[in-house]
Amino acid sequence: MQYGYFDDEHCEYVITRPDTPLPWINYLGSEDYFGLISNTAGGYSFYRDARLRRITRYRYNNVPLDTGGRYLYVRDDHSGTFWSPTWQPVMTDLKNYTCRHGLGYTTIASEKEDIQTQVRYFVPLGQNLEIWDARCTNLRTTKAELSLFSSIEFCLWDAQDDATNFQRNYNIAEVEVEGSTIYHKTEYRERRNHFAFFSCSEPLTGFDTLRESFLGPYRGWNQPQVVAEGKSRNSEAHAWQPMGSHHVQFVLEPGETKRILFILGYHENPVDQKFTAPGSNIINKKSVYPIIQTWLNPNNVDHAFEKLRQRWSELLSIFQVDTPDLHVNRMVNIWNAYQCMVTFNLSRSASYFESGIGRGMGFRDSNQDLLGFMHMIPERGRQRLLDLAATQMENGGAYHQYQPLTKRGNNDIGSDFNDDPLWLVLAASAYLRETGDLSFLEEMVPYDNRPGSEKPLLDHLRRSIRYTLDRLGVHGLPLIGRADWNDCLNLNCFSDTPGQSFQTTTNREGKNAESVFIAGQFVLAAREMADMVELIGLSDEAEEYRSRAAAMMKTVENEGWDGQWFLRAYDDFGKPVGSKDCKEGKIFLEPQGMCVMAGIGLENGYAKSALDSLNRYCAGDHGIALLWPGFQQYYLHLGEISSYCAGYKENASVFCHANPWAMIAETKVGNGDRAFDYYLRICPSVREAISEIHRSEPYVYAQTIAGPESPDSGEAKNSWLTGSAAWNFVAITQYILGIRPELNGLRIQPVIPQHWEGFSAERVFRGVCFHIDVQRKGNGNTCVLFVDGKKIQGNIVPLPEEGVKSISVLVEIY
Ligand code: BGC
Ligand code: IFM
Repeated sequence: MQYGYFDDEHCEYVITRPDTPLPWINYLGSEDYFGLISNTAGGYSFYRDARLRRITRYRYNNVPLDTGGRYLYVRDDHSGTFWSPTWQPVMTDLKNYTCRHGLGYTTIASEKEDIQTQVRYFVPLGQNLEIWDARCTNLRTTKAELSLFSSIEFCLWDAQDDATNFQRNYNIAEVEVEGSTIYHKTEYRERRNHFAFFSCSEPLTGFDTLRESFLGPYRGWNQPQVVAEGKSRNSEAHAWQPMGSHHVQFVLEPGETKRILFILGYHENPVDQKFTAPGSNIINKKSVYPIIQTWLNPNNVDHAFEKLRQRWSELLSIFQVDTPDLHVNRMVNIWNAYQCMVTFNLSRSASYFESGIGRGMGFRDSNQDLLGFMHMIPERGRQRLLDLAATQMENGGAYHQYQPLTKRGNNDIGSDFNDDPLWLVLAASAYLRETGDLSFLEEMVPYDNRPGSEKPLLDHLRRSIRYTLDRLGVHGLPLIGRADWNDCLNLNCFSDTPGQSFQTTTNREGKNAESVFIAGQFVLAAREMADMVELIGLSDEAEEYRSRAAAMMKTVENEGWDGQWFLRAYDDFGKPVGSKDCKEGKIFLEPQGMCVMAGIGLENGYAKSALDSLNRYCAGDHGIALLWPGFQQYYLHLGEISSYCAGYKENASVFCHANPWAMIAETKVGNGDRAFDYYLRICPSVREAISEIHRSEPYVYAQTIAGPESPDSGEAKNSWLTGSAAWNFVAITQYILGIRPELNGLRIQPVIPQHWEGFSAERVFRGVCFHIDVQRKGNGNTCVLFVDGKKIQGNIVPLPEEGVKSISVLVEIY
């Protein structure tokens, strides 16, 4: 069952009924100002940091689901009826409801009582504000007397404090109203230099800034007293809960349309030019007048919207494919790339499942997000890498997260996730492969942001590799630390006292557990490191990394093999985890994927055997479960993983982030059919047809899909901010379609399903457009490449000479 459809031509997903199983959201903004918006206009906005600069308030886990957003109320002033054109919060029946989620904008339209309303929300490029572009049309044969009310709740900036510290924050709110603009200036007097403004293109009949006045005591957003009565109170908030509402009245002749613009913005006065003396609450409104004037002009709004569309079409044109599969085309060309931008921007901070206060930018997460983003705006990728590297410690370890506003490592979460440093190597390698920019390795970057500690980026990468080598366990495998990629496999958290939580440390040392996953990741990273240093002439060093990789490979084959698959780990007592001898959790996906991806076991048959076992025990209709069988009880020596119900999250759900590793691994053993089959099983666009089961948005990946052991198997959870975006993009584009940037050119080595006769693609790589035409000639995976008609050796197309902007590559598969 579907709740809408893809409009690929316009790069939109069109939702045709408002009561989707879960709110289906989109993101506005992709630089500094961001908003989340659901298909019924729920959501909130923030500037850079969803915790510290929250502009509007949103209540998570609320009832009714998803109330709190960017709401408009239309009121027929003649009859007194009112409704929400975006359905929420009034929730009256609407005719012709549609929500078009596009790239960086959302348009919601509906009809009620022959009044048609459409509102488009977007953030113009380069601006710290959002626009609500509303139009009302009178479809009646008689004239209509209407009111339009806007409404938002201001958040008191620090979202954590806003949601908890009421004894304080009921006493701090300050607003100011001038003309059609409502200013939110809470905390300005503390010499913070920021404020928000909410303005409207029309003269106001009235306004409200105090929530209680607008709603009326004990009423909800579904029936605000002001809207019911058609009369604003012109309330001015002094403390309590500040909000913003404009009231505009107008008359529409039959067939007439009225366009009304609202803008909600964030403003900062440069610190050295503070308008007022410290302690004053007089904001520099003058500095925003020109901004308000510009964006309340419909021509500028139209132009900005066009520019946004254009920008996205440019970004997407860097990589376009035309394959026999509609879903691949749609995901690669539009939605998967778009999701990669969103995960790049926000890491795991703010979604409908990440509250924006719990987490900042993840070190491991952001590095992986870069893998799917790098081709779009490599300069931003470069800057992100430098920010990440600056949170690395001198011993090579890394803070697990940092706050985007301060870019400082977050002490609460600590630093001993032993996979973290290796992701930096893999992401840096992705940047170098995309750009060839060797100067990057010389860029001076501090450790832990400490002035004076700057060292070339290459030094950071070296320490990342060292970090693993300095931490090997009794089997010669890397120590896992607090956890590796699987945050919830906490093998060093043993407690002797039954009932103690996994966080409780122990009277054992709790540091012996080893990870086969990190071993595989090390092999991958060490090889990429070798290639990078080789390129700058450090052959001996390259040799050293290669031999370390080879040695680790041997260790995995000797110590990390369970007979039919790779072990997951050794626990703190030296007992295998993810082994046939375990009662539960006998086989895990991560080491099968990662080890084969790194090339381990390709020669001795282990790789194939591991992947066949994975297929046999973990692959189901809805994707590959992270492990099998799920843990039915809590195990102190395994930690958080067993705190989840079986079939959910790290305890045996289909973890969409890790599934692509199996896809890539299958391409390594030449099994294009299985790789592609795995791709389709979790592909959101494919799953659109079962939206009543999948329940999350059909245009983006979710972190997990409930696994076979869950009664709700097939239900997706935690959509949007997940490494699934980048890794699925990498799996399909770089391994199945096989178009992968290398340091010395563009590799084209597809491993496609048997039934495909070929495909074509356009890839802009280092300023050159590669027109790629792939044709299947036989049943294998051997590729013969012709560049501009001439046959070349191998699978890597070198860059053409300076000045050549476009080349054609024909690939024949035999
Ligand atoms: C979640 C993990 C997540 C971790 C972050 C856990 O509760 O299950 O998926 O990575 O929190 O700290
Ligand atoms: O690897 C982690 C990631 O950092 C956050 N989400 C869950 C993954 C698996 O635990």
